[in-house]
Amino acid sequence: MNAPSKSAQTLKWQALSRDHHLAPFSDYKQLGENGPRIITKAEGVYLWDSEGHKILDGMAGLWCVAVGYGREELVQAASKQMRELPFYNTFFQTAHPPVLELAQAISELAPEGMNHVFFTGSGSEGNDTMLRLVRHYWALKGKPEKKVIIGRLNGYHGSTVAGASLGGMKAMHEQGDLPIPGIVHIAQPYWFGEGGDMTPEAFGIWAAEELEKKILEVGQDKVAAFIAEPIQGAGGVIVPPDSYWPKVREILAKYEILFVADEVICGFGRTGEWFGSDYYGNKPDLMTIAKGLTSGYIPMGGLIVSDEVFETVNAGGDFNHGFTYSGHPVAAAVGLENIRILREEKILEKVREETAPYLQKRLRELADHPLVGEVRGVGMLGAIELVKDKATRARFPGEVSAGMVCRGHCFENGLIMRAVGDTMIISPALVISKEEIDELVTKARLCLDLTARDILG
Ligand code: PXG
Repeated sequence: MNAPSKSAQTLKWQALSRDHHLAPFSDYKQLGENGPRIITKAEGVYLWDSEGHKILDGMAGLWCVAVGYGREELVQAASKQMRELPFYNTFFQTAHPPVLELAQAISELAPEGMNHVFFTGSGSEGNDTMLRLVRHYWALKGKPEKKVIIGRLNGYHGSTVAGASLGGMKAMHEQGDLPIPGIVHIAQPYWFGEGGDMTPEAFGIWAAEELEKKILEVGQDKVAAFIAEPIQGAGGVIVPPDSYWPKVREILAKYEILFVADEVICGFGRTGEWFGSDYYGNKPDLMTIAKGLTSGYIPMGGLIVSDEVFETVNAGGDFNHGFTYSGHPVAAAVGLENIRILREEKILEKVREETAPYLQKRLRELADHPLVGEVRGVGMLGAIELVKDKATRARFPGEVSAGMVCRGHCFENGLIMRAVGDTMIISPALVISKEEIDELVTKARLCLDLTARDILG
């Protein structure tokens, strides 16, 4: 099929991309040859590109546009704040109303005993802050040798040096000598990909016990913290077996180690609860946040810390850390308004009781497709595993990228679904309606059919 010709304007923008723009996680040569799709506007759960195509955004931007596109209240909150006080810092004994009110609002939503927030510009910066704060905390406790942080292979915690090191993405570690010292990784609880002959339950216990093994190997006196996403997002929407978190909690209770929940994706309603930790009944000491905090309308991240961590740090003089945009007033005003919308429109209740169960039910109908080995998900997160053999969970050989073929068809058919290897993932806006879910699933099935036609013949 010949690609339809592109408008002169699209070609102009694509030339700018090729000549000047270094896009994140991109192969520049390939991007230069094909040109990026240029997204020009959005409303609700839909995007439009510069060629006028309407696209159902199954990824809420990049896991972040919780309340959907086009919310005028967020625009108003930003413009009002920009007029009043577009910027002031929160260093040197100063603050401003939006940052204080947002810190309070987040404390109200966070699990009990987590009442203090450090703001950053992104999730990555939140995790960098975590690493520095956790080591500072242990030093203040008289245990400066407790420095090592345990993360998980295929976890994602951002792209800064600390974020990429805490994460367990092989391709990221391969560039630039990562991880930095003092960060180690254990296996992920990815039963479908790595569970072999074990039952999901047995595999969940095995994966949790890897944490205990690592603590003992490194030495309890050297381990500062364990960091994990409640549900891995970028790794492929990996929902751990039911046995995993209870066993991890049991292990953490035995050792003197801080528990960090990276809530950048799960936070602010994606599971139907305010935080993924609430969904699983986990009790973290620190939680990284970003994305859904402002629905992505403006960058903002942060780190929520427990009262105990706060009190220790509080007794320790200056915490020598901060960003120009820590608690940026415009971002804070948008965050506050976003939380107001989530609360007043009872969006989490609707997700929990109505739309997420519907999405999960409809998605699971795809499990009968010849290419599909598993459909899983929680709340507004879903994954579809593409396999060569449903019974053995065998993948297609290396030269066939079923995920990329499927993603290409989604692209052509007005649906954004991400491919992580051969795992297709979705994370739509929390406000997606049942009708829009129907459209998403219908398009996903069509794209699976087209993918099967291409690779099965
Ligand atoms: N933690 C988690 C769990 C994330 O998902 C970050 C930290 C870093 O946040 P910032 O704001 O610094 O990007 C993230 C970000 C993908 C993808 O391909 C996922 C993220 C970012 C970019 C791409 O799924 N998540």
